[in-house]
Amino acid sequence: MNKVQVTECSKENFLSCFYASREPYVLKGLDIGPAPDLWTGEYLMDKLGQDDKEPVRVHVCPHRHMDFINKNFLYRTLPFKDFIKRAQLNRQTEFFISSDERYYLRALGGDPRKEPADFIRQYPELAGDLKLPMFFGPEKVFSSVLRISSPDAQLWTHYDVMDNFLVQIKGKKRVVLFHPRDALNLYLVGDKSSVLDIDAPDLTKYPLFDKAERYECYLYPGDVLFIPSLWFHNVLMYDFSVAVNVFWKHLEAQFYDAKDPYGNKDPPQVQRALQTLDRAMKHLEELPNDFYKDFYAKCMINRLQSKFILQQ
Ligand SMILES: O=C(O)CCC(=O)C(=O)O
Repeated sequence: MNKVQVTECSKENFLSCFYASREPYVLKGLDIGPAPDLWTGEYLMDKLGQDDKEPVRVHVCPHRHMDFINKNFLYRTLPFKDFIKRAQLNRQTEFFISSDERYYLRALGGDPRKEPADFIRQYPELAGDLKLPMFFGPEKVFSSVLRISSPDAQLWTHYDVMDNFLVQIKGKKRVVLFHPRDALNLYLVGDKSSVLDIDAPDLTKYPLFDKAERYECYLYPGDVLFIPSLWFHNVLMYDFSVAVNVFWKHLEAQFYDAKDPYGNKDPPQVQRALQTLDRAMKHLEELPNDFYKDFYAKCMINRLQSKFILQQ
């Protein structure tokens, strides 16, 4: 296991010394404003619990390990005040599924199908409390996302296509990261890993997972984690947790899907390549039996391997 490097550094220092390495870093000591002191549950309920505030759509999950692939959670809409009240508890008296259900909010844009989340515009009641680390010009910023969670909830391992600063404001959490070069060891379905329990994985089902090199860090209020694009991350909340993350575009515009409100759609070039691959697989399906399919699938892998030196 590798520890994610921790540093106390200025914006200039981060950009000149660390950013180019494309490795994750925990940045300590940045001035993020008074939010870590102010944002208690009571304060959030007071600021966002007004009757005219839009209710929030949240994940409700009766298990610690939230599973996006098999959807072991429901989406439910709650008034903000009720959501915050419930998210602070370990056991619920009012619930949708069971008394030990957990809640997770990933704020969406005003029009969730089209617009990325914008924390400052959508939560003006809180915006003045938080200085987001804007290390890049505003034209590069893609979204800023409020994330609030119950204790003992764990978010599935996934990657995002943008660079990311995850700003922890309330509660302690553990973030486990895996390098993009470990993609073949993570049993991916799209941008998510099928391995849910990363601490006690079923190695009979997922034997290669053991080879994936794990990077780990703990985040406390005021910490900022730099998650470079394509690095897989899995987040375990120990407490009632509040965070805001900022996604930004570090590549040229042509490498981002213009219709992506979440920041997790692969580059258009990759989407086209995957469509072609789907067609190629359909052709292999036409072969007379598994022996032929297996052999020609290996020939295709060989062509990929000889063209692109796959990092181990
Ligand atoms: O800390 C969290 O709630 C999840 C963070 C995350 O997945 C992200 O910033 O992409």
